[in-house]
Amino acid sequence: MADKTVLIVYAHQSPKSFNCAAKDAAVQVFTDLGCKVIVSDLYAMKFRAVGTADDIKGKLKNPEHFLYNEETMVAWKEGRLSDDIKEEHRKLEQADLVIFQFPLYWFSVPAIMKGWIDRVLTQGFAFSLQNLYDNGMFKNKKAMLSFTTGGMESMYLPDGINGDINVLLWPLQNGVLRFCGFQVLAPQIFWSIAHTPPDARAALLEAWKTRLQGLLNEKPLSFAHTELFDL
Ligand code: FMN
Repeated sequence: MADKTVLIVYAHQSPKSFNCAAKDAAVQVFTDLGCKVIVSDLYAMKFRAVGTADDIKGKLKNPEHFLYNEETMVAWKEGRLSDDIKEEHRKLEQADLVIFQFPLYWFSVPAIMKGWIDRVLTQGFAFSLQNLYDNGMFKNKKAMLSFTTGGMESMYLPDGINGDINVLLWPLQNGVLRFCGFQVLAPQIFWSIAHTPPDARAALLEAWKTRLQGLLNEKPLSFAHTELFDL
């Protein structure tokens, strides 16, 4: 454990939030286990959420028709990405485990975290046409979603009013994490946290800490294998 590095990509505006407490619990547990812990506190960093030509230093390949993925791939190869993206790349390179800690916004991640996904998972660095899914760039790394919801668990059942939580999570867990090769650990979901009384919150944090102790030994979720498809 002591040689492992954990990156927590964290999106909440308030240090008083449950999300902050969940992030702090992870920092504490992994630090106590002797791991190196890195936190990307996106709001505190004022992380830019939109991918634009400002992410590239120097000349564009095709300024007439700007294509973000093509231009950033070339810029990545030539070391011409903006400093904030390069910094996140350095953190990701070191990480054995990445935890995304956030409140559910519109059935997804907050915009600032989507911006991290859009801007940091650069083509060439995070994936290529040859390196996807089982052959993904990050196949030796683990990742997971840890999030709070406003809605109750019963609303996110297959027959609940919001529909099956797994349907919501598919774009993130398969379309982002698994796509880049990550071994995806089961999500940690803190249901309806605003309506949870303080003692129950404390119990949830204790259970999270217990899970965190063994997280790196958990069996990842299972996804379809690349070899089943013609790529
Ligand atoms: N809660 C849901 O259950 N589903 C949603 O789709 C959802 N969308 C939200 C969108 C926005 C812009 C905001 C501000 C809140 C939304 N919520 C939604 C509620 C938050 O998930 C909830 O307030 C948060 O998880 C509470 O965590 P905290 O106490 O750490 O802030």
